[in-house]
Amino acid sequence: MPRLVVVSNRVSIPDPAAKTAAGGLAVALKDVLESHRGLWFGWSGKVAAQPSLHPTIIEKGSVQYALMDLSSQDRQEYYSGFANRALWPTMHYRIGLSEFSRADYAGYLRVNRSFARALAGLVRPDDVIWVHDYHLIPLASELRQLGLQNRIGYFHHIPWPSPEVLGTLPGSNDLLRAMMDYDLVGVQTDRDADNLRRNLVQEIGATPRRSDLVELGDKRMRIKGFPVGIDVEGFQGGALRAGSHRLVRQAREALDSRSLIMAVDRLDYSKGIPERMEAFERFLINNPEQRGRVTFLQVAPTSRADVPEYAQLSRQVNETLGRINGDLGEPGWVPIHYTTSAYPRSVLGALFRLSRVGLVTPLRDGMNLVAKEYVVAQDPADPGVLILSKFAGAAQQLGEALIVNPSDKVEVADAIRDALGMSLSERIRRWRPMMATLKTCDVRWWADAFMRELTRRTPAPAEREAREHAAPPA
Ligand code: GDG
Repeated sequence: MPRLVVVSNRVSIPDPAAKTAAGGLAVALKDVLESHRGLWFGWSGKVAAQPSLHPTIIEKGSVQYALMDLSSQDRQEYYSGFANRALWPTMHYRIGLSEFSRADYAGYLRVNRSFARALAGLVRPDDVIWVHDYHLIPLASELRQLGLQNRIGYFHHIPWPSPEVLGTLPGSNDLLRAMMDYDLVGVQTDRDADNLRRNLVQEIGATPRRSDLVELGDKRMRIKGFPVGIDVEGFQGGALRAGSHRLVRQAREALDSRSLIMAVDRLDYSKGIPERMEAFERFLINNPEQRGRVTFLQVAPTSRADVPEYAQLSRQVNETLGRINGDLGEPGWVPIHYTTSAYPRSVLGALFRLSRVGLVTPLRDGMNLVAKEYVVAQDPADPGVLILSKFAGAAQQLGEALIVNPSDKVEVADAIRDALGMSLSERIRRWRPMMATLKTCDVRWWADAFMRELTRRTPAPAEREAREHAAPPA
């Protein structure tokens, strides 16, 4: 079995002393790295006076971790700048929020080049390399320029937009050309795969060969949807264990006999947090008999606080929340509870299990793992109802949720009313098939499927043409 090298912006080193359990993705990657005696390379998360030229190596069990420090200029231009102020909003269809600067773009390319140089010194000829996410799109191209011929795959965790949208970002055609140096590109959904293919064909003249293969010159790349899953047993176990946690007990007591509606997101404008609060307000206005009988809890840990658009979102959320609670609250009842602190994963699971409704309404999301975690945490005998945005990748797999347009406040308000009034038999009927899908397509299935496809041989053009023209078997 070839050794696996995982590359991602941040590296998650297992820490037995950590208070919060690692996320599902870290668990899956650790699993697949252990079974391939692998190496995980990326940014340490630290800013140093001088950026690293060589990584610091840490060994844990059969896995090696290789960590690079960034200078403060690198962090600003590569991470906060181009990745999070230009690529992130554009990929989420928010071109009005995208802030392109040539200095940031140069910093993004510089960090990718320096990562490639440091990584090249560690890679063996038969290693398989798996790169993650939009911070590192040009990495394969930089590695190829250093002469590496290894099998290299890339997984894109966020949406891939249409050519009309991505084409607004300066430099996007260079990024598309750089993508062609991957052997395999994985995206969350078929819609993302279709958009990426259209970008490559329309913008840089690639030739589609099959629905999952494009060519440009002598380069060939496969594109496929691999919907990322979650660690079903791990999340379920945590949700059950944390039922008696202090925070969960307090929440249960404070609720009294009220129904709980839960939402959990990083504080990010792609998640539709103010829009969701306004939809809840609309629900309370349209259904006055529900006032005092339902509580909405929004957990939204602060994220990317040094990016100005996130500070602006934080102000907008506080204003919306204050206005709604001021307008509709009553003595003894606050309609919306809001916290920007991160809770332990197991506590989130227990709160999901306690809640009657999971409100997952991003304006755009690659997958959205919270939707999956909500389903998995439910009591099979008395499950809550998931309300899910049609613009989350998860909606492609969780069609039994109440699917809504997150920008339509009346539609979301009506879905909240329907969810609260839904019969037990209907709730079970909707929950069972979603749970079955999540069990089958869990995070280990996802990692295995990607690795199987990456290590599969792609036929050379001549070989393929010969096969396509061969007589059908008798
Ligand atoms: C990107 C893509 C794609 C949230 N609050 C707390 C907490 N969380 C955890 C959730 C969930 C994770 O963070 C968030 O994952 P999402 O998928 O919802 O969103 P992104 O962070 O934007 O992730 C997304 C994902 O990559 C994977 O491919 O699905 O579309 O945008 O697991 O539970 N965890 C803890 N405390 C919190 O307060 N411990």
